[in-house]
Amino acid sequence: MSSSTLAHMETNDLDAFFMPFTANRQFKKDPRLVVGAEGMYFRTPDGRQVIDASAGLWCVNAGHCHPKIVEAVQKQVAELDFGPTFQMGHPKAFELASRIGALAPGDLDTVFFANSGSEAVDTALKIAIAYHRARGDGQRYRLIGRERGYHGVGFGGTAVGGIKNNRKAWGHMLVGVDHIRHTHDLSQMAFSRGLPEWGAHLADDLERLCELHDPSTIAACIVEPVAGSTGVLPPPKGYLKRLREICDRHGILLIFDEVITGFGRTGTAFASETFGVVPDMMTLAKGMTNATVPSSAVVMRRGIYDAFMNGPEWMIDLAHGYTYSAHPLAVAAGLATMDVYQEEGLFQRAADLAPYFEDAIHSLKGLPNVIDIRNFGMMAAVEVSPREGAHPTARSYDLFLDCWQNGVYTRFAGETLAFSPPLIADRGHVDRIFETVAAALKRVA
Ligand code: PXG
Repeated sequence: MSSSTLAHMETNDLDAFFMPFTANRQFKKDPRLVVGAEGMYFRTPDGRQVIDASAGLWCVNAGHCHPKIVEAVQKQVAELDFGPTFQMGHPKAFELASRIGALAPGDLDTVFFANSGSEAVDTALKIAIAYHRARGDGQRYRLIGRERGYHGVGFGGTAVGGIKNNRKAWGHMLVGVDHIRHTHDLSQMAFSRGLPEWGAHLADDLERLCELHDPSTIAACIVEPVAGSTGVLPPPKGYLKRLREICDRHGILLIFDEVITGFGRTGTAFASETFGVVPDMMTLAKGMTNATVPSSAVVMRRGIYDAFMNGPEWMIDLAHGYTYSAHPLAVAAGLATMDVYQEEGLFQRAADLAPYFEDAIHSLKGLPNVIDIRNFGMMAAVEVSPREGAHPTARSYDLFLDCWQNGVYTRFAGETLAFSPPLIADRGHVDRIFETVAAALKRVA
């Protein structure tokens, strides 16, 4: 390395890292860095403890640096650092698939591994189209998403996603994609606790698209059971059941993107279990390995897998996969994470804490600029009115910053602050989080 390169690095040039989903210049003027984490807390370079009110990015469900998961990964890296899963395998990959399959509802017991939520989503969409094709139903190529949905950043996920800024440059690049309307309507559901009473009929928007496009051209419909990134939008009561019925009527596969809702966030293993609605496929990531090692999965009904097993035995069944599908470190982290969830009863713990969490966040009603509060399980959001004449995230960014400076890390998106603490949180953490948010709301104009 040349001395000039070294000198360059020693200045720790922040411009070298083009940061994801970040206002780079704004961040680099006054960086927010973390150098350590344990349980409910991040540690900053100056030794400050910051409570993690967002489980990282909705992913560290069992808390940071869980000793059991850390140990499993450390052991694994010294035993089998990498092992291919193309025409090869390693036993723990099958074990994790079985564990996840056993946890999943209904006959969703077959697992395809990827590395990120985005990859899981694109995999699920590809499997949906290939499944119909394998059954001689190749005219089903359309994919239906929902406005305000977030399904990651692959071309597929971007296209079925419904966040306009994310779609702007690339949303049009997949053919045959359409969207049902979102369910968020403050005139009908502001300050709902849990599921809004109003809005089950909005599922009928899928019928409208069936009529428009001919349902026999539609391969799949993908939704988050509770939309996360777009500011926590719990589904209206009965809405998901109605979507399921419409999909059944027309032979459309229903995909639940449980990248956020999976692994305890709604108080059971999966939102599909909480809502009693079984999809045909689920996408999982984040909490699957407690984010210790990147990993994700598509869990599908056995019948979907079976449809691919009709060719000659020597033939590759699905021309799809990633070098790191079921990476040994990810699998070790996943198995340890499943143990931790079980041993510590974290899904039940989330269910038990949810009512307290709900009361705590709804106590912010009436504070300046608060126009909505919504929650389900251990996810919740506060929406503030946009600041007049300013850019749309001006107020939520200032609130986020105020919280960070006062020891609480949370996420902001659009005009909302979103909360999804690790499921190990206790009442004291919840109090601390919302006291800090209340103070910020009073301070930030
Ligand atoms: N589906 C859903 C429902 C997600 O929430 C993805 C897919 C994509 O996962 P990857 O692993 O490719 O990022 C996500 C990701 C936020 C936030 O604060 C949310 C996500 C990622 C980063 C930030 O809202 N969700």
